[in-house]
Amino acid sequence: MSKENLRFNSKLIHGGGYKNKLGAVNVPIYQSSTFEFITAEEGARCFNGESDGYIYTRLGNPTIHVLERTVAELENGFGGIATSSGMGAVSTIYMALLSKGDHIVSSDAVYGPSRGLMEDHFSRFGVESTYVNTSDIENIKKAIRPNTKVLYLETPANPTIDISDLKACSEIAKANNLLMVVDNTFSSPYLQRPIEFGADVVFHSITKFINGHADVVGGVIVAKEEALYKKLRSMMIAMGCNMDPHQAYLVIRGLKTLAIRVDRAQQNAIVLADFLEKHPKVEWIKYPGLKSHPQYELAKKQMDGPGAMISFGLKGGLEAGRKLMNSVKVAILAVSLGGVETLIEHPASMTHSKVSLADKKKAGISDGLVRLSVGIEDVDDLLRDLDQALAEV
Ligand code: LCS
Repeated sequence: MSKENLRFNSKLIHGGGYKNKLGAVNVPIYQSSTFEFITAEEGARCFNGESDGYIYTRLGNPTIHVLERTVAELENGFGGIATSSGMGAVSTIYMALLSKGDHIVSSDAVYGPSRGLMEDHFSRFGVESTYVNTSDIENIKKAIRPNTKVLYLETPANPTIDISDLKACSEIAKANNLLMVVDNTFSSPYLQRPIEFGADVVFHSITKFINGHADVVGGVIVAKEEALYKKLRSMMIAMGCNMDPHQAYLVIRGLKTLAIRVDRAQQNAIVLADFLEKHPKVEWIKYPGLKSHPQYELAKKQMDGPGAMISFGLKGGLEAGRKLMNSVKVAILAVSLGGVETLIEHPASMTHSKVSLADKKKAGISDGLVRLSVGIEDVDDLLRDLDQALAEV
């Protein structure tokens, strides 16, 4: 038996083809900006691609490579590209795949800045964009134009937890010669692997479930095929949004427990979602593990579990939501998600505050929407906390 073809949980521990000449079990931090060439000729070979020796950390680094290879293995893609942040991944993807005059069709419920970057900045360079509810395939078909090059999905979406049908979307993308890009941050590769459903590019804000400990900001892109991988990597290098070796080391450490963290967070989320759904002060709730979720059946088909992200609204709307957020004692009032600690936030005034009112309304990001990222605490403490905070409302 070899270390190839390991199953998911084993890849978390042994992935990335790491082997150290000195026998160090843990991946060392190669905190070096530059690498010595044995000879001038070897340096030239490294630069013209005849040797895969390391040159300079923006171009590649042994610690970062272990992380990149591991995530690529987890996502079943050709190769991974680590970036300084999740937004570094988004910028790299937009820059590599879109040119002046091109058009992108995207989910309307996406992380606010992913949309802002396109609408406020790429528009200046002549890239056009249309945002639709991608949970309805017909909306995508209607939005495609002759100059459309990319279909960009976030599923489950931040913060509406809407789910798009990966297989059906990839069929439309193929039929129209589009590249399909999926932001897989909310699921992590443990619960969803979009390349298996036909995606060309998958990416993560590594800041979230993959790292999981609220101590690193980072991103990673995985391309299904070599040509696309090379295109994306050269763009990341050109833009200089590489990860740092120390950052990569922390993520490698966090990644090892991805499966057990997500298992526990998800178990807790299932209990909390059930509690919230039955609570008299809760007006509505969106959680893929509840039968009331509009894409409950689809979630079961394409995800290996409903995850740990919940959105809900209280009967008293925004005011009630604010009171709840100000009253929690165990959950922390903070943006970000996917960590070991439970976080609560208000997307309309925080993560999605820059999205226009009209666009928020169209995307279903209501003023009353409260987002909960469930952590791995004792579920009884989380239940008691929500119960006492709801009593204050
Ligand atoms: N994609 C998704 C789905 C995200 O949720 C985020 C960040 C990003 C991309 C960007 O990643 P970053 O550059 O922050 O690593 N989401 C955040 C959120 O919901 N609260 O704070 C950050």
